[in-house]
Amino acid sequence: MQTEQSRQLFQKAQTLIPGGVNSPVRACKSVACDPLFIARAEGSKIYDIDGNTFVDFLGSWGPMIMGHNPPPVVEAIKNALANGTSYGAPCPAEVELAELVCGALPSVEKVRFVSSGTEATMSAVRLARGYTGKKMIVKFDGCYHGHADSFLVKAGSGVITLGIPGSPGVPDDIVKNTISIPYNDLETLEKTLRDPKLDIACVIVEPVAGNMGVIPPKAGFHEGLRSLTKELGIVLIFDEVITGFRLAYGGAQSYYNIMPDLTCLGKIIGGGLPVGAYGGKKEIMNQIAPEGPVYQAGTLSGNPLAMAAGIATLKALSAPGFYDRLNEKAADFAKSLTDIAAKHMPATTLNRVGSMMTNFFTASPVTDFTSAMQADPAKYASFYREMLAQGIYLAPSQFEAMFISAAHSPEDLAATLEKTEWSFKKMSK
Ligand code: KE4
Repeated sequence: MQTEQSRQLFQKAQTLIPGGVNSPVRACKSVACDPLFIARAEGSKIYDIDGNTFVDFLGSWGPMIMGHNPPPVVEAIKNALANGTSYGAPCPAEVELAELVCGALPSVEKVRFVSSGTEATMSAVRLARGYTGKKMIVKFDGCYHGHADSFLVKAGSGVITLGIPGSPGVPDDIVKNTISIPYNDLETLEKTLRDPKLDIACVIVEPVAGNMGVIPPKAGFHEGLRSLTKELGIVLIFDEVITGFRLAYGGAQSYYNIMPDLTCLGKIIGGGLPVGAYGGKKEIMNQIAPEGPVYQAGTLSGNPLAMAAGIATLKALSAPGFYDRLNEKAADFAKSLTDIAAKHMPATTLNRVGSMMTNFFTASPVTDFTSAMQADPAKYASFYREMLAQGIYLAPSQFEAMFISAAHSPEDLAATLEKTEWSFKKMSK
């Protein structure tokens, strides 16, 4: 595979942009290869600037559940574009997307749009602190909620991938208000939440962890989270930036039938354009300015193009049977992948929920950050490179998710399984 154009552009990019990328995990450091520069994407495929074609399972880290450039979304953006790109004033599309989001998520009575998942989670935590008058937050080891200061404590995604212990630049007196405990560990959670010395405003959780690789909640974990936080007057925040409109039209909260107090969204709800959102009970959301005193703002919040893309996306996702078909396709793929691994790469563990999954290069079960760390990133890196060379584009990190989209054809998936088997055989020689 020839990648000379990407190589040259990456060299130039590194003289102008830190690491040559605008988000660290894209630098592909942990899989020991240079990033490819993408020229265009369509359906299940992406095409790099050297003319190579790939079946894409990264899906832009989650947004592309319908595949790239689905016609209804392209059409909606084109129509919106004819009316301008940004007004800095309310527009009908914001109300329409808000109605779709509130209609889809059982716990969301009011929603505020922002421009990224980080803005959504950062604002939700500020709101929880403002609403409760308390200052501490509880998160889970290996979960990633974006790059706001309070979250860069034992965080997942790029922080694990690059082995950054936390992040310089985050003052200790911020970090000391963030408590991070093991995912799926109800005993530690109860001990922490009941500690009278701790002044806890909220618990923020990925209802299915996606940033230390995919880790499902253990039976009872959500229920324990919900009953403890309800009893103790602690705000429960579901960070559904990945799971929102991924697992079901109503997100993880409808998939698992749990009602959080606040929900954070991103990725899919923008159809690939920059949209984040946070929402929940009116009683809490009405604390947000200008209705209430908790301040949050954004020049491009509710951007008309992004709203149009989100509306078209959610309307397509609401089609009857969309998630049944997608999740069934993903389940069949995962079953075949597990069968291949059993034969050729037995020291792997596949975790899957719906159409998001991770194949960990470890034989032991992966249920939290510690067990995820048993996986062999070097093995994953050589698998990544073998698959890339065969035209399969995976997440460039063992600690991320692989996404199946509606655009992945039976031929795409069969070819991917064949190439997986070939890679496993080659790696096992
Ligand atoms: P953004 O600010 O990147 O839009 O969203 C932050 C965020 C919040 N919550 C969850 C559960 C997330 O997964 C994310 C972002 N996800 C990572 C990859 N898993 C984004 C990729 C990147 O950082 O480039």
